[in-house]
Amino acid sequence: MTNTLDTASSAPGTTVTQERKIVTAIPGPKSQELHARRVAVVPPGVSSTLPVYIERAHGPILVDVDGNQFIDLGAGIGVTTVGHTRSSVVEAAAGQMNDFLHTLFTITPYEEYVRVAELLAEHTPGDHPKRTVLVNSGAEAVENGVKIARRYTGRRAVAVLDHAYHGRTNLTMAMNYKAAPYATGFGPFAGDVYHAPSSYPYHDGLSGQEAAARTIAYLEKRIGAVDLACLVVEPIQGEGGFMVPADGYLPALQEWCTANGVVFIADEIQSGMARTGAYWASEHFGLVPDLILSAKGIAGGLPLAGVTGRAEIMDSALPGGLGGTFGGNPVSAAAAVAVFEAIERDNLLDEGKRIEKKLKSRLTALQEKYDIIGDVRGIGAMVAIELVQPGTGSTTKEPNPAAVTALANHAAQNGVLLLTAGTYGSVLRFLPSLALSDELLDDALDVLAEGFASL
Ligand code: PLZ
Repeated sequence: MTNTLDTASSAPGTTVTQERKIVTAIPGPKSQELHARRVAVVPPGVSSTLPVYIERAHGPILVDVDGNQFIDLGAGIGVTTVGHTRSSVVEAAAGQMNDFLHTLFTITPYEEYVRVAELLAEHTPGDHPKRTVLVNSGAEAVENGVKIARRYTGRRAVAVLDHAYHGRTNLTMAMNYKAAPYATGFGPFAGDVYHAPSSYPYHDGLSGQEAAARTIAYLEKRIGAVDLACLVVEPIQGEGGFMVPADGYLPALQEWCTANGVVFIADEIQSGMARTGAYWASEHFGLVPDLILSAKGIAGGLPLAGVTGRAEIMDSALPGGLGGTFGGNPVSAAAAVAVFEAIERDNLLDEGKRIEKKLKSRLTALQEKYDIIGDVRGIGAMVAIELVQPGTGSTTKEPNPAAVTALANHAAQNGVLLLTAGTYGSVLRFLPSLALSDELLDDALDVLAEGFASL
């Protein structure tokens, strides 16, 4: 079976059959050989969820060096949203590779960068004039968002929310909630970063208004609006465990920011680029962020990230104040243009809605059967289950990371790559590519159901 959800004419990766297939122990002998070479030269600080070494991939299928095929429910943590090696994206990148690979946009510019900026202006919330700076990674987008907000406001402080994840650079390490493994031993950290309470409805039981009042009280008392440059929020938290904030929470925060001259920054690095059945999760909450951060899925698998925002804010940096050698690389930018085109041409926002429907219906059915599934949540192709200790689902909601690990292992052994998440390691997240058919998704969920049965 070929991948019918990749509708472009030619298909790189058509040699990848769209099926789950396990032909060796996991990891197989060739993967084990590669792993032995790897541990001799790569430090353990760079870990791997599942050490099967990948040879090819197409759509939602990963093929390892031993010939095992996995249904990929992680998409490289939300990067190959349009599917692995999507034909039109590969063609666009290959075409650009034949033209030129690099000039450095801040030396001699090129159209692809400008086109990505136009597309981001067109497809982000709000019809105000916008500008975009392109960089290499999500963390770099966060760094630049904060830089620009400080420059524009002339204020020092940065606020983030509990359970946030923003990256691995020095500033972003200070912005993450979890110390281990991201920050442990890596200090000293950037100052003037404040962690405000968030909205985590399953645990705090607060309404959006109540949670927002709590967050705002913290910002006012602990920092003071006059010193606050920006509030950085993930509209749906990624690494934290796909928490969908209570109704009204995010709009109340944005309103407070606007009233107090605080730049409202949406980190949509994981939740954006057609991930949730909309271009941006912000749209589900009626937000119009001052700055919106994109990365991961924007270039279909190539490194690219951006800060898109209100012209008057973005224009505050001095000429030469923004940039970087590889920022907006022409091959990545050409791929990003093809990603936007694929989203439009192949109606990929609808695929996100389709995947949500299937995931939610099957996961809530499992929840009725297994009381350790405390919560099923998320939007679009960004859905998670939070696992709790037996009998605590309606009381203390004790995290159950052991069950999460067991289920992820069971899935891997049976050809399904499933990612974990959550501050307490108690969340299984479903972050598949939009090229995942209902048939393959059902197959993957059958494997998960077997996993629950065998717990
Ligand atoms: N903001 C919301 O999800 C990256 C981390 C993978 P980079 N999340 C995946 C890992 O273990 O390093 C992320 C994110 C949000 C920022 C980032 C950072 O993006 O491209 O990894 O720098």
